[in-house]
Amino acid sequence: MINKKHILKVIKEYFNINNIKNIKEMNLGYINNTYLIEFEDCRYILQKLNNNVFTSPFGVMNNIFLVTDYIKKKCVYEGLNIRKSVLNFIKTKHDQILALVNNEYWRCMEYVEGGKTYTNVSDANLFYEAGKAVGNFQYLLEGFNPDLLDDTIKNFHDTKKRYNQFCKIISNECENRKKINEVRKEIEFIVSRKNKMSLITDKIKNKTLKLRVCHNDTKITNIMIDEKTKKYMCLIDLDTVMKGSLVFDFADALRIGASKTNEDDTNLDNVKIDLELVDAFSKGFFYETRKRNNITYISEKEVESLYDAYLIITLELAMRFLMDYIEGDIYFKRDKKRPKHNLDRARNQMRLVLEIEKNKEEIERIIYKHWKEMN
Ligand code: GN1
Ligand code: MG
Repeated sequence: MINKKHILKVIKEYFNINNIKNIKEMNLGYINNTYLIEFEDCRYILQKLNNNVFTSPFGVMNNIFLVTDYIKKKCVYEGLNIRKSVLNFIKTKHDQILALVNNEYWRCMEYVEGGKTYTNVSDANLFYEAGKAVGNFQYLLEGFNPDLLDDTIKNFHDTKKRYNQFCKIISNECENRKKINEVRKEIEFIVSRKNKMSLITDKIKNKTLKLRVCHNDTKITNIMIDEKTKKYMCLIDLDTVMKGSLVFDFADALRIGASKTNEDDTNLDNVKIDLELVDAFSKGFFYETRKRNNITYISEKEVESLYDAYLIITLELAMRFLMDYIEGDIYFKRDKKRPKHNLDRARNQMRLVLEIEKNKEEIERIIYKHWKEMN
């Protein structure tokens, strides 16, 4: 927890501290630090951007303001409640998109009242809504020129580049020898799938897959559901909104969302795919991306790559967690009591890769069934 004096200094950039009723630290995501600021009648989220991960915090916030303003316009036009269907960011008292305090970058947004996020779901109706949320994001951003956005994390889903980086780390025997010896089997697992790494990136490079405005981090915890109605509200955690491939937005949501357990469960026998959830998600996703007014929100080529994307995004995460473990947990936050937390996550995701491989035919059948139903 950041000390009280410091957090108050940050809060003063946004609010009159005399009116604050309560400040709570929230445990959200693996990257940023988040606080809930409570007033008599409303609540806000204050978040310290991790500038080790986001080297251009103003770029991140500029992207976010552009995208949320665009979504807001669309929602107002459609008569939707903008308190529910998009995140609302607040500028500082000096009208800046970020507060810079002691070389830290802080941003603020309204707390989405009545919204709930899940680390894991088993209810097919909820996951159907998650599929709709991810598909609807494309609908909301239709017409937005992706070139207007900063590439805030370069090559974020370039799995091939990440693999090259992985090879570099594992070849650095002198610095990382002890850890590398410990994870030989896991390294072998990744290396044996090296041919898969460029499947999607090659298709992006040769323009088989189009670059669109994407969320790029659609894991289930970033999908907000209305607690009362159980309908989707919006996607949250917009830090990685930039140009990308829609296939990863589809796939990353399935990754933990359709797994029967959490991303860091050490009992690997629990790591199974719930095909009913894959079915529900696909149904919702293709409903929202169906062709409307002559606009196609997903191409046949993209549909053809969805299964591969599911496999590759999971492999990518397995590799990222393993790299971070070897390098000493410099990227992902981990439980302080679990020194092998990132290794646990890596192993879990590797088992999930096996499950995705095992269920290939069925997953593809489900994807095509729902796509055809809608088109
Ligand atoms: C991070 O911020 P959070 O927890 O939503 C990561 C994602 C990973 C995810 C793994 C900017 O997401 O890429 O898929 O952890 N975000 C960034 O759970 O690296
Ligand atoms: Mg994030």
